[in-house]
Amino acid sequence: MALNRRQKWRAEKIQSERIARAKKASEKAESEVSISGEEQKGRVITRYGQRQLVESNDGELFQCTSRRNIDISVAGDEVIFQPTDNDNGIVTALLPRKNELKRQEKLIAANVDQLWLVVAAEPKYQFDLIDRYLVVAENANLPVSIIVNKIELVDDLESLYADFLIYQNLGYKLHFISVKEQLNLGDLKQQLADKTHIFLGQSGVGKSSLINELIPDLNIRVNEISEKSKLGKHTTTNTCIYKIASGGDLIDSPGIREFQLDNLEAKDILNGFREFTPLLGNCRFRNCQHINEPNCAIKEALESGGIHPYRYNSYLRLIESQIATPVRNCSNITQL
Ligand SMILES: Nc1nc2c(ncn2[C@@H]2O[C@H](COP(=O)(O)OP(=O)(O)O)[C@@H](O)[C@H]2O)c(=O)[nH]1
Ligand SMILES: [Mg+2]
Ligand SMILES: [Zn+2]
Repeated sequence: MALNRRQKWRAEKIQSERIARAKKASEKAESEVSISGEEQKGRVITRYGQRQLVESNDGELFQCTSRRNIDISVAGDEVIFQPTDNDNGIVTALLPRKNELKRQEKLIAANVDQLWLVVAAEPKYQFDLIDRYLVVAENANLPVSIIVNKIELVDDLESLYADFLIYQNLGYKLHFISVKEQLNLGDLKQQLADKTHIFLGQSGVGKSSLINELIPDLNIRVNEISEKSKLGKHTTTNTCIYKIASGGDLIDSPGIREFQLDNLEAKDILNGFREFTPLLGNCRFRNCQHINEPNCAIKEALESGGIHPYRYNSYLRLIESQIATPVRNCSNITQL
């Protein structure tokens, strides 16, 4: 239902009053146990149809509907809600988001702090695939770091590190780990604490193994969510937020993990190569595609060593696949 400006203004006003009221109430109740029935702050664990599962500050789960005029929430959203009985409640306000992760204009998660691209020694990392994921992350305007898993399979670690120097030199943080041999996991856990994360990466690199390592009671949690939401086995395909045992939160679903590049325009692709962006606008032609044009700032940087040939090749592949398929295949879009 589309709201006119005045209705929208009223809805926003009512929401901000509720936020203020709940803030007051939660300040008052800081050290007390929150009283059932009062408006309080919570976090959306997962959403399904018109319903959402909201976790209170005390860790209780409430199945909530939303009051009219409240925008649809997603996993990671902060809300004000009012418990109606033991297990149920009504969301009365959606708090402002720090950021939104979208795919195909569809909102997937909110308030994510950090993306992690997981790659592995086996199946061996491929630079063009890494770059595809980095383009997604850069376009989401979220910090992204790279985890290289299964390092115990590598004989020559120095050459592994050397391979990833390209990314280190671009300012991406790298974590070399082995879930199997428990190598360098402590440092990673520290980096995850107190923030909300998403893991991305192709299948087989060890994301599930890493998630099980970080969230040993994942199955219990999945069952709890499935019971409270009555979602049953669909819980495992829904985007949910989970607590990491050593601190921090993870927003996860099979769709999110294999979240790939689709439907990006040429400008999004360019925007995804962080070393290209300062050069854009320096080419002779304003509509330069940085392929064969004369006096191209990107190609000059490639020749002088400012841009790595692997990265330029990735760019070419991406841009050429966009040109080759101007009509997009939408059949695999609805999975998230
Ligand atoms: N050698 C080795 N194998 C691993 C490691 N981490 C995960 N694996 C294995 O890699 C395979 C794929 O792992 P999985 O977690 O399912 O990957 P996902 O598809 O990214 O979720 C499984 O057989 C895991 O046991 C590791 O650190 N070293
Ligand atoms: Mg998996
Ligand atoms: Zn150019």
